[in-house]
Amino acid sequence: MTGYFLTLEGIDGCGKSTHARRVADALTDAGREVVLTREPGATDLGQKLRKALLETEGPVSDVAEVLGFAADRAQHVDEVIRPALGRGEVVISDRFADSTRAYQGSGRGVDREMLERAIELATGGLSPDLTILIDVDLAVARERSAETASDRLERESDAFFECVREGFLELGRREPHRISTIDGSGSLEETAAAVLATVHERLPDLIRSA
Ligand code: Z5A
Repeated sequence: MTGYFLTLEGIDGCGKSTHARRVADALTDAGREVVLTREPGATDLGQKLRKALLETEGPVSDVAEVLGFAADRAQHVDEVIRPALGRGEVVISDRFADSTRAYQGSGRGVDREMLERAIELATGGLSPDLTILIDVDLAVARERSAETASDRLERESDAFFECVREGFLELGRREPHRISTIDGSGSLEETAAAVLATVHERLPDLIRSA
C-alpha cells in the first residue's frame, strides 16, 4: 500500500488542528492506518525545541528561529514521517515546511533562498502529496484562539499576521497542484465537509486503496 503525506496549514486559530483530527478520523474509518502529527513538537527533541522556540523570553534571532524549526522538522521527518510512509501509512501533519515559508519568510522577511536551503536540509526533499490551507481573516482567527495561552509568536502584531496570511495565500497561488486553499470562515461542519471533499477529489486512491 502506498503511503500518503497530507499537511494542514494556516494562521494560528484557523481551525487546522480540528480539521486534521477530522480527516484522520475519516481515513481511519475508511480502513487506513493514520499517523496524526504536528510541528513543532512531535518528538522528544521536538518538544524541547518547541518550548525553546515558543517560550523563550529573551531575544531570538530570525536565523536562530529558522534553524530551530528546521531542527524540529529534521527529527520529525526522520523519526516519524518517513518510517510511517515506508509502512504505507497516511501521515497527517498539523503544519510543515509551508509554515516556515509563511511565518519566517513572509512574516519575518527572511531571505527565501536561505529558507529553502534550511527546508531542503531538514526534509531531504520530502514534500506533501497534498496541503490543505485553511484561510480565515485575522479577526476570525483571533476570536477562535482567544482562550488559548499566548506564546512568543502569538504576541506578534496584526501586521505580522496579515503578512503571514498573505504569504500562505501566495504559496497556494504558486503551487495549486499541491496546495488547496479552503475558506475556513464558515461553520465547523461546512469547513469539515469542504476539507473532506478536497481529500476525496485530490487523492481518490487514498480511499479506494483502503
Ligand atoms: N511556526 C513557525 O513560525 N514556523 C514553522 O515552521 C512552524 C511553526 C512549523 C505553533 O503554534 C507556532 O509555531 C505557530 C506557528 C509557528 N505560531 N503562531 N502564531 P501551535 O502549534 O501552538 O498553534 P497553531 O498551530 O498556530 O494553532 P492552534 O492553536 O493549534 O490553532 P488551530 O489549529 O489553527 O485551530 P484549532 O485549535 O483547530 O481551532 C481553534 C478553535 O476554533 C477551536 O475551539 C475549534 O473548535 C474552533 N473552530 C475550528 N474551526 C471552526 C469553524 N469552522 N467554525 C467555528 N469554530 C471553529
